[in-house]
Amino acid sequence: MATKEQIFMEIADAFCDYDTELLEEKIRLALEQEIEAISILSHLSKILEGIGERFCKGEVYLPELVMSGDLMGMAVGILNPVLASNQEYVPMEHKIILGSVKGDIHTIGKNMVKMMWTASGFEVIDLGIDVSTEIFFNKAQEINPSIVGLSCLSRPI
Ligand code: B12
Repeated sequence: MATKEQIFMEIADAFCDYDTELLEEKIRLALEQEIEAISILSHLSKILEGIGERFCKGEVYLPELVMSGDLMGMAVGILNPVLASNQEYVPMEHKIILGSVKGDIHTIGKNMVKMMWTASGFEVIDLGIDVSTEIFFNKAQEINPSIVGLSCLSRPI
């Protein structure tokens, strides 16, 4: 049986080769070997962070960033149901408005937060990406949420 370190190394290799099928296979193998979904996710986030840093240094370009986003989206799709099923679902009265701020199209982190909050019993109203202050404000006035969550990864343009 492969160790967690070996599987994590294979996951990193598959990710860095942008090999979707192999990555999916290795993630499923990790789950089968009872490696916690949250630890797989945090490993993938670190890989993604590394790719972000390489992008900053000009060592990888936008197509690699796009492929990384797609790979992470696929991985999150596999891991989300596992994460959600590990939480105790207790429906709550609280509503949360969530969205990526104007000029920001990053969705992966926002969707993960949405999934965790939904699984924890909050009602999450997702306004999507590139959401203007006006839309956040109007929605907040309309439904009076307990929290307004702004996802912001890019600097304003
Ligand atoms: C994948 C990615 C993309 C993909 C996004 C695909 C998608 N569907 O989302 C694509 C290719 C589209 C993209 C595009 C761009 N990107 Co980009 N991208 C990334 C990358 C590599 C990973 C982001 C990610 O998904 N991380 C994984 C998730 C799980 O982590 P997360 O997003 O941080 O979310 C966690 C927390 O932040 C938090 N969180 C997130 N939202 C919220 C909201 C609330 C309410 C709460 C409580 C918590 C919370 O919880 C999440 C779970 O832990 C990062 C690098 C990095 N280091 O993050 C760059 C990065 C964010 N991108 C960057 C840039 C510059 C861009 C572009 C401008 C590039 C360009 N020249 O065109 C464009 C345009 C973006 C725009 N207009 O918004 C920069 C931003 C720098 C800055 N601060 O300005 C980064 C940091 C890369 C870098 N080092 O240069 N990107």
